Amino acid sequence: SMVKPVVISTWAPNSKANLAAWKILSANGRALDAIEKGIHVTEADPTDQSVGYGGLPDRDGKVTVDSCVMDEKGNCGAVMCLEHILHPVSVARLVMEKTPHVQLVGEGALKFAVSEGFEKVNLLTPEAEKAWRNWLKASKYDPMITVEHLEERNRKNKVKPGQQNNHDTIGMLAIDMSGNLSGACSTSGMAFKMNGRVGDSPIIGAGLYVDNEVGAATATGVGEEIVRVCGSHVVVEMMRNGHSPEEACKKAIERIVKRNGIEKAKELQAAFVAINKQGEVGAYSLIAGFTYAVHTPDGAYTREAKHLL
Ligand code: SD4
Repeated sequence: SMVKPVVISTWAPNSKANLAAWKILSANGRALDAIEKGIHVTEADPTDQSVGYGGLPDRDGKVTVDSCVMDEKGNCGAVMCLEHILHPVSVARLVMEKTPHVQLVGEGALKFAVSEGFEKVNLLTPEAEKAWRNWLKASKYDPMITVEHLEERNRKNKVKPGQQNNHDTIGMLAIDMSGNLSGACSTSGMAFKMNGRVGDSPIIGAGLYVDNEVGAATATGVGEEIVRVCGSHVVVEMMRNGHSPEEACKKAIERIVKRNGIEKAKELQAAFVAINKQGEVGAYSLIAGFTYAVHTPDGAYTREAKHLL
């Protein structure tokens, strides 16, 4: 029997990525194919300063991208600290499908991509380069994405409310008409990170986890915090134990707060979205301002998640 397909992504502006995924899901396509095509939209979008082309570089001026995929059979693949490739999600998928490995990093990942026919491109836009040169003046790394920081950045960048940039990694989850779950995540990571830094987004269990018997989860926010609690895996295990997707996301956020204490946690952002085997979706964030996008047969919507602090 046919299942109602659903796709959910981190950050409201990714509704355009959901739409591309929806075209495939609504035509009885596979969740993994839908997600790959959906994420391509955001990777190619120069206005998203946290993903692919247009992403803000590391402190050496290099745009290095991280991505992973996981399918309904528990197969997974990832690329980390990859340069010059427009669609890292597709390289991650090929690591899964064509190599005996799960993760490829840096030069090796690039070599593999080129051998698979990917073109080498420049991911650094003039806007991102300008932001980096500006950052170099003070050279102060600031991973603390408080609401105030976001608002200030958005004012400076003339971003409309609900369209926050600089913090909009795409994590996408879907269930297809066969009832199969998959997920993927793609990011250029934290702006002005150290060269070689990898966050949660390409780490299976941290930035993404899929268990076709239970559900799937993906993350955005300060990657180090998400890695430390194995965030997306926690969310899936909480759903296994009977929690709704929203409750499960909240439980993972609570672990981050417990580790850091409330005062420090208030200076951080971390957020999860989740979907269960019934196609129910949910989300939760540490502080206010996290939005997500959903597309179902009954329509598409964006929403701000509930937050803990
Ligand atoms: C990272 N989680 O590299 C990513 C950052 C992010 O929107 O979510 N940006 O830590």
